[in-house]
Amino acid sequence: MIRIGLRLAVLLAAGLTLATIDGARAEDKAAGGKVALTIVNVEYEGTKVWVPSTIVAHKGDKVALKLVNNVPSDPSQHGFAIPDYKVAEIVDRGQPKTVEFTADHAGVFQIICQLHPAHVGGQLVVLP
Ligand SMILES: [Cu+2]
Repeated sequence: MIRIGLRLAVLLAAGLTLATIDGARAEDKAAGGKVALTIVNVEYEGTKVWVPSTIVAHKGDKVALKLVNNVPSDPSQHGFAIPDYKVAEIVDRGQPKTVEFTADHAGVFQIICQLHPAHVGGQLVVLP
């Protein structure tokens, strides 16, 4: 009986998650070309990386990224830059920042920390 109850709870939770994802997708379509994401800078076994490290948009989308620096070790500042889009922000630990731009040219563009070249980078993928 307990097992059946647990399975039901898991199925319900999965259903709710799917409903939430579908809702988010529907909202995105209704908004017409908007990408809104939270990107978090974390430290994993000594390596600093912005997560998710790949951002996908369609050409013409308005992109809004909330940048959160959660790296516990010093230094307390990290950069988030997409040089091909002339985006370059410095984000302090504990002080999220939002960057907005229009994905007006298609391609794959490097994301870097402009302050620390050793920092693991990511990529912005803009589909045509
Ligand atoms: Cu950095």
